[in-house]
Formats: sequence, C-alpha cells, structure tokens
Amino acid sequence: MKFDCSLYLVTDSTGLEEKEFLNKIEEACKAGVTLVQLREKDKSGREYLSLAFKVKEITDKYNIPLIIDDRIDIAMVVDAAGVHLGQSDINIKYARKILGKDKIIGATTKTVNQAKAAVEEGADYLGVGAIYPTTTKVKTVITDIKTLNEICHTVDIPVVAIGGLNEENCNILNGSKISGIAVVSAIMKAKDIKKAVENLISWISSEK
Ligand code: TZP
Ligand code: MG
Repeated sequence: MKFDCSLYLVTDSTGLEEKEFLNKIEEACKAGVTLVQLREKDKSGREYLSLAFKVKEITDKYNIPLIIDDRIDIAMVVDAAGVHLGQSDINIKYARKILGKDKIIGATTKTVNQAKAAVEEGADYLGVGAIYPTTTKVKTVITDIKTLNEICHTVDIPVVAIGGLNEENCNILNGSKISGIAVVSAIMKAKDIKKAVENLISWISSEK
C-alpha cells in the first residue's frame, strides 16, 4: 500500500475524555497530517478495539491511513492500513504472514543493525528515535542524529524521526534524508492544533 509518512500523528489519549481525544484527531486530520497511529498502552483489548473503530471512522473520512500500535488483531478487525511494531512485539516476518503483503508494517528501530533486520523481515517504514527526550510515556532511549542519518543511508524504505519533535526544534533534522516526522505532544498537546500542523507541514515542505 502506498502511503505518505511526512507528518505522522501518533496519538495519546492519556488524560483526555474520549470525545476530546477524537476531536483532536479530527482537527489534525483536517489540518493535514498524512498518517495516523492509534497508540494505546493501558487499555484492555476491548477498549482499544472500540476506540480503534471510532478513530478509523475519522481517518476514513479524511482518506488518511490508520496504523494500529502493537495489535495485529485489532488492525485486522477494523481493517486498518497496518500496524506499528516495536522490538519486543511480534516479529515482523510473522506479522507479515498474518497481515499479507498489502498492509503497512512499521518498525521501531534505534540502531543500524535493528534497521537492517527490520528491512530484511519486510518492514515498510522505520520509526527512529527518540531524537529528543520525550514526556510521552515510553522508555526513552535517545538515538542521535548521526545514527538516524546512517539508518537513512543504509535502508531503502521510508524513515520517520520521532521523539520530542515540534515546530520549534525540528530544524535539527534539516538536511537529513528522513521521509517524515512522527509527533505525539506537538499535536496532541498543542493549544492550536491547526496552527501546529500547518507549521510542521511548512517545515516539511521547505525540506523537500
Ligand atoms: N517512540 C519514540 S519517542 C516516542 C515514541 C512512541 C514518543 C514521542 O512522543 P512526543 O510527545 O512526540 O515526544
Ligand atoms: Mg509496541
């Protein structure tokens, strides 16, 4: 499946009422994010699935592919565009076996070796980071720009930078060969989502 990962919204529903959460996603879709990942770490399978159906309705309305973090089963039930898998999730080769060739499989990689392995197993894109420390709940390991650039030069699939990135600091990526940036807080916590998305898009366009 063809996809555009230039501005990749990774969601975080922490502390938000469902309606507020869905509104933020819709605003971001309307403003021009190109890919959305639903990322839930604390919900039960049933809650995750229920939310995935609702988010899928929004992303479908704006024709934006939806990626589900961690859960291949949920991605299949809601007919999402694909899944995002980390280093401790199901191996990409088995995910591919389940999902078939048409679904998108993204992989988190923090080193050149992990990146090479993910490509060999059939990943469609790589998420690389954290570029900056992040307040979004993850065990943060920083990936420096040098490693990010080495990964970009080593693999022939899109590389997306992630971690602490926002409209003020994404200049650090100027000149790198990334295909896009993935952000959580820069959009989910923005006072003005439309403006944040537009500013990020204008930086992305200036880098193309
Ligand atoms: N993987 C590496 S950093 C990160 C993930 C999921 C979180 C990024 O969140 P934020 O708020 O954009 O720093
Ligand atoms: Mg995971």
